[in-house]
Amino acid sequence: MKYDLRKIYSSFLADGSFSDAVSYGSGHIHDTFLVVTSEKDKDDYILQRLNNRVFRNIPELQENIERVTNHLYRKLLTFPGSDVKRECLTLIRAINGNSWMEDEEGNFWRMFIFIPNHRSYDIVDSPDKAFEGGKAIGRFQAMLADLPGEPLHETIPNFHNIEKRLETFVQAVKSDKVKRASDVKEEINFVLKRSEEMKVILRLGMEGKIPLRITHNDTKFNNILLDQNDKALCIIDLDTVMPGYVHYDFGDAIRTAANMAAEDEKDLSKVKMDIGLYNAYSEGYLSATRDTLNSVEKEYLAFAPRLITYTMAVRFLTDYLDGDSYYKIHHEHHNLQRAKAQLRLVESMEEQYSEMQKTIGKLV
Ligand code: ADP
Ligand code: GN1
Ligand code: MG
Repeated sequence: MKYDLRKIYSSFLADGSFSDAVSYGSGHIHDTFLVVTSEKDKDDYILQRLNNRVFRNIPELQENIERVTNHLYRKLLTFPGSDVKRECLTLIRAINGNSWMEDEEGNFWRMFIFIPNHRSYDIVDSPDKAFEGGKAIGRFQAMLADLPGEPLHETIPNFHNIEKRLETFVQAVKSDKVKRASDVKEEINFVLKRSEEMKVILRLGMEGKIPLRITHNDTKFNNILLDQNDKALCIIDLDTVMPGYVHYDFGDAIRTAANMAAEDEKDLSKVKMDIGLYNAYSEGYLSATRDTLNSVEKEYLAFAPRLITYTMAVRFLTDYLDGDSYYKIHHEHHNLQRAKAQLRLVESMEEQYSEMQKTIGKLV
């Protein structure tokens, strides 16, 4: 193991003796480890080496997460029957008093209580699970609507700003750092052909027709933990909770919950949006947000999955052209494979767009 995880663990005020640590999960950003403690009655922990190339300001990042988890914690306590320790992430303080520590090599670490007996899905196989996910994200947004104090820090500036993402993309094509642009002409053209229509959500925001709310901004389905009965349990990966449009959360959830194949599926004939899963997620989501969203927000929900799936394709392709510096990759052309699968998913959504709109129309 590259890191002395036992030593890092001992710089946190955790309860339980370190027994073992193993790599955990399939996130693309941080290095995540499960720390198992020796005592059966003590918690296990999630220990993360934070990616500070992606998150440039770790104190601000952690301040956001502290505020968000404290707020959720207090709220959940008032709900009868809630199991706060499983329904909300719990940060563990370091000995230095912060919710993170920096080791001698300049790595940043943080730790959460591990939520045991959860289920996490990269691919969703039933409408019931999709419904649960939708309800959970809707409730999450509702619970954070009255977060007191200053706006949360923008942990990654312009995270979902497609205009800025496209500028970066065009620059990457021009620079062509690792000489890959000529191999991906078809994908580049696909992106450029759709660039104008994708700016509609930004435009509605600028015109004041849709409000900025506190959103999660990374609602990939595996960031929604379900319990052993597949009921929504806890929303994790709170690094990008900050002001955003509800479309970003709705779109990213559908991108992952309603795709019949993996995010990086190689066989593009398998990539397809399942309308049944889309309908179920929408029903769950609107059951929790119907009364708060304004009519323009509702009207554009159906467009959101196209925007976010397209945005992810643009980001994967940009990283491919840049020489793979942002996302973790597992083989040489992984980012391209991801981008191709996401572009195919955009097409599938385009093919089913009128049905997607009809569903929302019925549900609202
Ligand atoms: P990344 O930003 O790299 O995706 P995450 O914070 O999502 O990192 O963590 C990676 C994975 O670790 C998650 O997908 C989930 O499987 C697992 N995980 C994270 N926090 C917890 C927790 N508190 N309890 C159980 N599993 C967790
Ligand atoms: C990253 O952290 P993770 O793996 O949940 C990325 C998301 C992308 C996602 C694509 C901070 O999410 O924006 O949607 O990969 N997170 C960040 O799978 O860039
Ligand atoms: Mg994650």
